[in-house]
Amino acid sequence: MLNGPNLNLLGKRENEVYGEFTLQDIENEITKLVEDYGYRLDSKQSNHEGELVDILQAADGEYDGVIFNPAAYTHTSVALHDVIKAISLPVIEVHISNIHSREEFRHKSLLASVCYGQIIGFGKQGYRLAALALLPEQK
Ligand code: CA2
Repeated sequence: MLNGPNLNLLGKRENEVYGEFTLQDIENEITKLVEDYGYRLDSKQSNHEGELVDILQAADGEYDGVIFNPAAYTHTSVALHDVIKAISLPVIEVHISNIHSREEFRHKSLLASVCYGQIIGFGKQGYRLAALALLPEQK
């Protein structure tokens, strides 16, 4: 699981937009979920675009899939578009909020077209839905 800029602030600020839960709460939930299916979760967060690119490059061949909330880089990053396209991992784009009901600049994702799928607007439940979509038993 990979989370982009400012998601380390979950549960600490802007609770009315993103909810009361912390990133650690999500990590704990998804770890438990995937472990029930015999998988392991690694979780990383970075505020830096290049570091997210490095993490995705290094993940290729090492993991079965990526649950990725690219946060604000969703709307701006050609570098993330290119790396998701270049690697063979299924990447699921997750957003806690419904980006289409927010400011216009959030309506466009530069990443959706190269992701395996996109789950938006279901709060932290979106991470769970993404994990289920990646687990082979669910297909
Ligand atoms: O809804 C989402 O998950 C977003 O990816 C969240 C991003 C935003 O830029 C995207 O448009 C939609 C922002 C993450 C910032 O998270 C914060 C959490 C608590 C306090 C402040 C920011």
